[in-house]
Amino acid sequence: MSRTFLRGDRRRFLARVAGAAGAMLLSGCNRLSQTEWFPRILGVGEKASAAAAALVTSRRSMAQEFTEADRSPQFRSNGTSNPDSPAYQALAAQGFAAYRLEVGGLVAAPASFSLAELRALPARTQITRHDCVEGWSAIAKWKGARLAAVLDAVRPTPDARYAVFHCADPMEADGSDLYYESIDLDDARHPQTILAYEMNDAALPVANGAPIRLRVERQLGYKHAKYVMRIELVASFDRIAGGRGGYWEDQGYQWFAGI
Ligand SMILES: Nc1nc2c(c(=O)[nH]1)N[C@H]1C(S)=C(S)[C@@H](COP(=O)(O)O)O[C@H]1N2
Ligand SMILES: [Mo]
Repeated sequence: MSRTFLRGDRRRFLARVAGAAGAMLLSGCNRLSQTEWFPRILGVGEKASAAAAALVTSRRSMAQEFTEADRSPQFRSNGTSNPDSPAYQALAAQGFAAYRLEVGGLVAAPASFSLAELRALPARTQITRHDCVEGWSAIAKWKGARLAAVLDAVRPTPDARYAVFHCADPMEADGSDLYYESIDLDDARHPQTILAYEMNDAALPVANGAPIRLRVERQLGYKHAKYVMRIELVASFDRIAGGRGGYWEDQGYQWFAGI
């Protein structure tokens, strides 16, 4: 069995396990996230993942890449498809001309980047499979600035451990509770971790996260933050929303959702 096959298999398994739990959550069993077994069953996968990672792969390994012919005819929009926020709508109305990605927190040189500046950074193009815990996968081509290049520009301080992605979309009707996600600096510096501004050779559509969405290819769909407005380097999640490193993590999903 090839290493790639093992990795892909494991990820699909994790997606299925999480998918079953996720489907129940979405079908109204909201209590599930507070019961014991849901975090625990995912926890088993996470431990198996760490052991498997030590044996057959490493955090530096690459996610599988595909050919043009493998691309899915459709790539759906999931979760937010158009952020319900006046600030975002104003940006979108002008084709994101005024967009700036803010990068701060534990960095030596806080900075903000226009789309033109992000496009001028070292880029990567990759055709990868997106696996959502709700039980669907799709292959698309992504192009974006390497997150490593952004980090090189702002220079995280030695105590920085995670990059937190603050998004434009509120998860509550009153406009509060913005979607957010986080990854560690290993994943942030991985060659396939990009801030994507193109999908399938066109500007990233609003439905899929315009103007910028994270691609962190060895992890499940919910880690791939859309509508990224600000990146914050932190030492812990203590003072960020629910404290577990992501919107779905705060509802009980695993923070490390991959290999
Ligand atoms: N800001 C934001 N990012 C998000 C979401 C969201 O609702 N808001 N949904 C996540 C989930 S669960 C998935 S599967 C993917 C969906 O990406 P797509 O809309 O391009 O299919 O985005 C992820 N990133
Ligand atoms: Mo998802």
